[in-house]
Amino acid sequence: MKKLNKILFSLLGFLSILSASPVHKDIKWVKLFDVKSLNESYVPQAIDVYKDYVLFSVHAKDAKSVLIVFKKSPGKLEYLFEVDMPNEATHTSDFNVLGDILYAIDYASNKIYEIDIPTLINEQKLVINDGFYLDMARTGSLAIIDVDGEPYVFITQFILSNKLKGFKLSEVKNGGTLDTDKIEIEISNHRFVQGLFVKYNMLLISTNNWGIDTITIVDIPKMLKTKSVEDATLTTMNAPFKMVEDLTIYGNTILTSDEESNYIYESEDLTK
Ligand SMILES: [Ca+2]
Repeated sequence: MKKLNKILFSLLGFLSILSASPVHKDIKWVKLFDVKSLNESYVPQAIDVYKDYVLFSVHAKDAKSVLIVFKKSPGKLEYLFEVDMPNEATHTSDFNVLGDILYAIDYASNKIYEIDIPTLINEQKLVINDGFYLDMARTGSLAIIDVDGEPYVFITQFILSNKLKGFKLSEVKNGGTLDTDKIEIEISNHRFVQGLFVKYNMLLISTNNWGIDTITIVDIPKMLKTKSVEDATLTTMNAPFKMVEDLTIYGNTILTSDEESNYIYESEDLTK
């Protein structure tokens, strides 16, 4: 799978090399899972992949967030179980898997939670190793990006901000609250970010811009140099519907969900 991933990302990068400006690619999506079939109150939010598991969050009318674990196989998604997020986390909106840790950001509590994935999967139990509050409002998305060998957390604040704000992961590893003066890197971006995903040198951004949904693929080294998502954009693609949420890669496809249709979607094989 790793090898195929590299082919996918080479391809996505190659598309833009052919042209001086970003390339738009129209892609097909299939509905993979009806989130409302689990519970009528569930609204899709965060998604990421760990081995052959899909980790997914929903919020139930802002009353609580629930973390759902699915088993993924080609073209299929099988529900396994779900656990509640902490009570304060009423709107958990973006995931970033890093090794055995799931970093989850919550739009309402403005906190990043570090969740132990093996315990989650093996014991169906939510164990939060650590967590830290952000001295910022409406923290909707996060991505962990390597900057000169040091992991940085980049966050966006959905409606409030058109910037990616980066700070060292080590600053906040031991809990507490992150003050805004710890932000070292700011990158200009379009509103309104719904999800972020990092693989190799590529950052994938799902954006809802007044009802027009786009998935943008960005060259990370260029983005860090120019401090601009726009200047570093390689490729844009259509999202599945009207209210795209967080996104991730599985094999050669993109997985995402939509808050309007309440489905989880899978793209066509992007290497074909
Ligand atoms: Ca994400």
